[in-house]
Amino acid sequence: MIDPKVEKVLIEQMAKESASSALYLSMHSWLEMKGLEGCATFMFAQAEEERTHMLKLMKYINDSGGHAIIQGVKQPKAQFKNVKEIFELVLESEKDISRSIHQLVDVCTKLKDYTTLHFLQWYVAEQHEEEKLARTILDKLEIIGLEGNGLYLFDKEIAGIQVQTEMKAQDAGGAGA
Ligand code: OFO
Repeated sequence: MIDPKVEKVLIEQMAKESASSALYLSMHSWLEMKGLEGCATFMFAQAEEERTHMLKLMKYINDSGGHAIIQGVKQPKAQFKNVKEIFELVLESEKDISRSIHQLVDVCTKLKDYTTLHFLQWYVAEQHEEEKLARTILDKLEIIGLEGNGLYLFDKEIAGIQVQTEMKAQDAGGAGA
């Protein structure tokens, strides 16, 4: 039976994953409206991935004798200056989620909840990958720039990353769910 303190923090984490999914979907919508298909498709996949992270937590809580209460989500930011702002916000969001996961690990360590600690290892590794990906994208943006054909080339580049992400998901048997 899951400790109520662990249940509470895991439910809070579900809400953060849902908020992250909503923010990424909002970014997708803005990018699609601007005609940046590569970036828009990438952000749609990221939004879906965050939803699978929320669902994975929900299933774990319920399978552990708890009750995964679904929280409401605030309206996410809808307007962005440019793609640079979007990917800077993605990195900030991923860093926030990483901090949150690390706090969960601290709670479970103090309570000697080894089962949940084992479950959370997947999230620790996933966050490392997500932060790395966001940094790689910002590095590419720095190199390519937004001048002239830069934005067009950057969008194509992100479409390429998308294909690699899909291949990774297929290898893992589907987006980490
Ligand atoms: Fe689920 O927060 Fe990123 O990956």
